[in-house]
Amino acid sequence: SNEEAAAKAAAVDADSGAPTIFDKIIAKEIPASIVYEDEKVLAFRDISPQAPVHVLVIPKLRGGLTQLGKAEPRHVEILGQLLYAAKIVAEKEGILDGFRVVINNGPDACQSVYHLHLHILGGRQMKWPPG
Ligand code: IU
Repeated sequence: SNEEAAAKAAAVDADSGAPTIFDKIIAKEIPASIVYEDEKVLAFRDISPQAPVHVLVIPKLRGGLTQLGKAEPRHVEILGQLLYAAKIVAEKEGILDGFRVVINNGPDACQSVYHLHLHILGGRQMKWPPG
């Protein structure tokens, strides 16, 4: 039943590998503004942009990569593909002169969605140190 499903979902910790909203974006079940897509990777605009350009780059297959801290040797190829996709996005968005790539890992970094994602931020002067 729906109630049982909801109870089960609530019982699963946020970082346990449960489905996230990004699965629905990948499946095109909920709309997203897609910037780049290939076989392995999807890039779409963040719903709450923190800069004029704010794009998220995610693996289509999470494959255990809920967060960078769970990376294993089998993830090395997709990790490289994500970083290369970040460059493609920066190029497409015209921010190659200055952009930031961020991965928030875990509660202390305010990670809120447990499906690995790179934030690509640009289009304004970025400050250092970040908050
Ligand atoms: P975080 O690093 O896990 O905090 O990043 C999650 C991002 O996902 C955050 O910037 C949200 O604004 C963004 N996001 C989104 O773009 N679309 C959504 O439906 C949801 C979150 I939920």
